Amino acid sequence: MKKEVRKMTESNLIDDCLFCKIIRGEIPSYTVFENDDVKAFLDISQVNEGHVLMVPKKHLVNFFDYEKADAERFLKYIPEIARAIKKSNDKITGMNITSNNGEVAGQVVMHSHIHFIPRWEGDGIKF
Ligand code: IU
Repeated sequence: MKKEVRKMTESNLIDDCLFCKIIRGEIPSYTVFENDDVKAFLDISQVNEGHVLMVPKKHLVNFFDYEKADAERFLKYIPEIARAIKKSNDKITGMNITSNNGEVAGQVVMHSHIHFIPRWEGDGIKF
């Protein structure tokens, strides 16, 4: 990504946002994937082993906030991250990839994020 574009993206990050702080490295996280556009890290409260969150490096509240260009820029990494997580552990045979949009839908952190929840036979997870 060009320097000016990166600068623009970073200036969009806000002080009072947990995931902006994680993106800036002010709060530590266990990162599993990162590039100029997105960061993916282990969820602090794992629904299942290997539960990862992917966040755009731009403060977007949720999908209602996305322009088409945001979707094209950030969501294209979903398959790559899903495959990397799956590859990290032989027992993973499936994955729930979800996003809560709005408080009423269970969104707690108001910076857009996608949950990657690895699944395998007999994992006991019920949605
Ligand atoms: P939700 O879709 O907004 O409900 O998900 C927020 C997620 O952020 C949830 O799974 C939390 O466990 C996770 N999380 C985190 O990884 N680190 C934190 O410091 C906090 C929440 I607060």
